[in-house]
Amino acid sequence: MKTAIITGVNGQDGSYLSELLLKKGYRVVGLKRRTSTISTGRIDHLMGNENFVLKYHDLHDASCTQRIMDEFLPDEVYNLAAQSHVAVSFELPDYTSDGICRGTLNLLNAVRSIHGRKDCRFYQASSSEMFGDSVPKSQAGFNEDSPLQPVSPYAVAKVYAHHMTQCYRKAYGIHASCGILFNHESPRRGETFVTRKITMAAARIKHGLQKNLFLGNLDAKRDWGHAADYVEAMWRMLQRDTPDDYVVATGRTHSIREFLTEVFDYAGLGGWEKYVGIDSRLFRANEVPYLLGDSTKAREVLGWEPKHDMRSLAQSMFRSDEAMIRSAQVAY
Ligand code: NDP
Ligand code: GDR
Repeated sequence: MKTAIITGVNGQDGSYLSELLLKKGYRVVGLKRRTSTISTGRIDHLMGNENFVLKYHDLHDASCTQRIMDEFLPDEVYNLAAQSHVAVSFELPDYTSDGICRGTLNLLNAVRSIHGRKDCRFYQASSSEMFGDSVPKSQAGFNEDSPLQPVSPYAVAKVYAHHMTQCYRKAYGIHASCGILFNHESPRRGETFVTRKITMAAARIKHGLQKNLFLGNLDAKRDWGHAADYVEAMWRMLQRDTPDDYVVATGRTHSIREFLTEVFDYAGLGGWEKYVGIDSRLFRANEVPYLLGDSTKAREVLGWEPKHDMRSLAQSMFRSDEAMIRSAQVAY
């Protein structure tokens, strides 16, 4: 039985990846940080599985990282933990950078320390935010060779972790791969990211629980896929004989405005303009205006294909939020 360690296991991607690996027969050691309120909603359904082990860990705690690595001698490590909100990273630049940079380095050092004893493979959650405000040279979008031009503390930190992962791969022969994932969402997406904020608001407006929705920049464009599809690509990267970096994206881009239209029309609410206001406080100090990913390499080398597009994603997120409201109404 293979053992995989997943940092940030209770996040959106951690929960889908855990399900995938458990289905494949892995023992999953999920790492979560201590929080003052319970934060295991996305993984509660896995707690009864005897192959699922939950441990406390924090990106900022190197000794804990090393201890867990020595205790479990994993076959695979997926580094998904991060303060992952771009706008928040402008408010918490030190905290965001420390976690992503130092946390990734701690993990790489721990993997290196068991290198002779174990063929341990490492996945780094790199991000399309690293392309920042640059413009793709090809109409197909950004690929693995596109220049990185990060414009937020979050993205700058992700570039550091990306390069450090490549550095450890070259210097020490560690099987370390970076997935440059474009935005991926799901019904489990955090409630402050724009897609989920929109689907929750539409469901609440439809059921009379909310009147308005305030947003920032509606013109930014994102290449949105489904998280369940994207964790499959992470796993495939670590099954290759050779470590490498891969862009994972749908190859389609849409504005926030288009996402809004899709959700509000699907909800039967008609034009979103009746409900949505613009709040200048929700604009960012620097914006990433346009993201489109060219995942040709992942498709050709990993045999990976996304199953969802923006439309099916938006609709499934809305249906899930509406179902949650309906079940709450029945309960009360
Ligand atoms: P989430 O924000 O849903 O999950 C992040 C996880 O990291 C949570 O479990 C969170 O714990 C944990 N975490 C945060 N800070 C610390 C810390 N100091 N120590 C330990 N754990 C911590 O993100 P996603 O699941 O969406 O993303 C997974 C990874 O992929 C992240 O690194 C993200 O930056 C990256 N990424 C995401 C993309 C996306 O579109 N979703 C695209 C590209 C990259 P808690 O619940 O307690 O906050
Ligand atoms: P992003 O996702 O910054 O791309 O990072 P987010 O959903 O936060 O923003 C997408 C775009 O929507 C605009 N926007 C708003 N965003 C939020 N959160 N709230 C609003 O009210 C709002 N109004 C407009 C933003 O300005 C932006 O242009 C996500 C995260 O998952 C990162 O961790 C990951 O690395 C990248 O995707 C790829």
